[in-house]
Amino acid sequence: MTVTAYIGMGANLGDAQATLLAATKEISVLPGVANAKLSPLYRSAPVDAGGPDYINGVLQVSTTMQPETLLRALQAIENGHGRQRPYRHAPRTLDLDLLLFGREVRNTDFLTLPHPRMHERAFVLMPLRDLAPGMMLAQGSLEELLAACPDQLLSRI
Ligand code: PH2
Ligand code: MG
Ligand code: MG
Repeated sequence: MTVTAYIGMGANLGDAQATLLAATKEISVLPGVANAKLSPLYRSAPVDAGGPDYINGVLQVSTTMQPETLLRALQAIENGHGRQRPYRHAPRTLDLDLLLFGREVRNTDFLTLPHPRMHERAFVLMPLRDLAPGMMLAQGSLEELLAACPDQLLSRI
């Protein structure tokens, strides 16, 4: 069965824009992934974190993978771009978060679906709205959720 999944992409170390574009290409050629579509990219100050500004976007894909298999593949791509994890929310060369996987719900140590903080982050909701304007999350419409976000200061790049 084919499912539509959304992947949150972020980076704030190195050439962040180039890294997001390279990761997009790597994800789009994974076995079991098709129709990769990248949102516009945005620059924003780090939320609940320090370091340089982030570049963020969202990637939409169709996939026949299981969500855990896709997440493992995303982690391998993060590691391939030199991702280190010295502490929570540390600056990073590449962050790939599985936001939504069809209507799947997961609550395991490895994977939580939908992503538990996506509904309160403009740097996720704004590029997601570009790809799926009418989307509803459990907490409300993207419009309503965006209006309530504390991090409003994004610039499209
Ligand atoms: N990711 C975080 C923490 N804070 N801030 C912005 N602007 N963009 C991010 O991708 C981001 C963040 C942890 O994953
Ligand atoms: Mg992450
Ligand atoms: Mg993240």
